[in-house]
Amino acid sequence: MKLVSVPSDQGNLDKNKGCSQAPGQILGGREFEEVQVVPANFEETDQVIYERAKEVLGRERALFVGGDHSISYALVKAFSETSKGKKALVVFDAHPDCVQFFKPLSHEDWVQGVVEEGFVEAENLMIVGVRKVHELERKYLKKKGVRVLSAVEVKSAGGQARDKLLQLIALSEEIYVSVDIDVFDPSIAPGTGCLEKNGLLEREFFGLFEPLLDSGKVRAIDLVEVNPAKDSGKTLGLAKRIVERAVEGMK
Ligand SMILES: [Mn+2]
Repeated sequence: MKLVSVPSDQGNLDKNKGCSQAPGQILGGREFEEVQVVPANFEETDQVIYERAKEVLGRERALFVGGDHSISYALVKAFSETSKGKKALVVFDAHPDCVQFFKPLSHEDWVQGVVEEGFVEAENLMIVGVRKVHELERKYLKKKGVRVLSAVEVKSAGGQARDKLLQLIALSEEIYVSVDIDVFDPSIAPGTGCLEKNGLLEREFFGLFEPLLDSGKVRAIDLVEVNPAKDSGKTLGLAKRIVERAVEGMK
């Protein structure tokens, strides 16, 4: 598997400037490739990310480290075009990121792009850890039939969240996993742009991330929105543990 740095914060709408500095710090000490972003040109940067991701995913599994969440649009497009089996997309995020469909797609809109362009069928898309939803997003998710697991559901006893995830894993052949660090509680991940209280704890996240990795079906992962400029060191440490487990699980 390949580790790829995607140091772009051009789709962040000024809410998380500086997250382009994260990949170098998260991946430091490991061997990785880097996508050469085009300064101050969001659309060309998007194209470069897509082309590079398509080349990498055409040969092997990969973990992409951003950067802001807009990079996932190009990455999921590349995943979709290099997939041969039934695809699923699992997004860990406090927000559903589907406010509108307006190009270029920002970090608040990329999910709507993925659905509207048909990169992944809406019913094979699951958003996990959600706790801040715009009214437009609520309507959109319902209309399209996107699977949503709220942070409250993940935290509730009984393992129903895990069962729902296992159902999606069972009916999929190739899975893309996108991890926005703001899915975590601000107490353990303060270094990001949009902090939302009552987020996932580390064991709650790994309780769902592990079965994904164990399925052997995960072909691509991204980790986004970590901002070293806003961090106390906790967020980078957590990001490194996610990368470590992902590398182990995608061998
Ligand atoms: Mn988010």
